[in-house]
Amino acid sequence: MVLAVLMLLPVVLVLLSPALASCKQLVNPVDCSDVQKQDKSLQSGLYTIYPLGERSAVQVHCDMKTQGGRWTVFQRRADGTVNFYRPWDQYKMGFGDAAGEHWLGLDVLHYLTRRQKYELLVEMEDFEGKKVSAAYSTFSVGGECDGYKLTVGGFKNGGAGDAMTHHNGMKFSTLDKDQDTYSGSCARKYLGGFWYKGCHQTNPNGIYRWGFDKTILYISVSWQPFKGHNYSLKAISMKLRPLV
Ligand SMILES: [Ca+2]
Repeated sequence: MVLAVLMLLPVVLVLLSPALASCKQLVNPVDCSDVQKQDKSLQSGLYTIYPLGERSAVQVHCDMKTQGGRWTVFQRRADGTVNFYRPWDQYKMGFGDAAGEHWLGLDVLHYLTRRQKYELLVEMEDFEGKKVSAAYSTFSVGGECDGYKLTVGGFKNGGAGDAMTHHNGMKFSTLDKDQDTYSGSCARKYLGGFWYKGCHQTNPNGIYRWGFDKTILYISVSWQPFKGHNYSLKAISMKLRPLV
């Protein structure tokens, strides 16, 4: 009898181990909203999400604070440490580190926004420390077969002005894939990757510079209605969350 109990002990411990673990295990959250739903006490930081099932793990930065939190960050510039002048495959799959400058990836944006309705928040800061934002109540990204076409609308001003509505309906373009409406390549001319039209009102994935710089026009990390085409912002981040 004692022997039987001893033999069962490891099995019992294995069965109990999830309950014994001090760190709460989240059940495959699809985005940061899901993360917060499972534990409302969680702070902003890095989390693993599963946009397309248990084998699709990807690390993201969750903003659990701004305007109620639940934001999944998909783009961030803050110090110029990551090169954003990259080809199609890298914008598709994502690059950089979620803890710093990065692009989460067009596939993830598509997987998330095809499932439910999302809103978009763009936050930015200039080198004088002024912080403004722009919010959009509609945000979705089509599949690769549709050129990751952007749908954005329902602008609400947080002091930045509207630079995204101009890009509504555009496909994504990179240095090696021109899907803009300009005769040349916007991505090659303005050194980024974006839903360029003919070409842009914002160039968040452009060249990081330190404030106003006209050495080469329109290539800056810019948001035209806020600081103009040739002012490179100190920081900009783009984040999405489901409408509830
Ligand atoms: Ca073109």
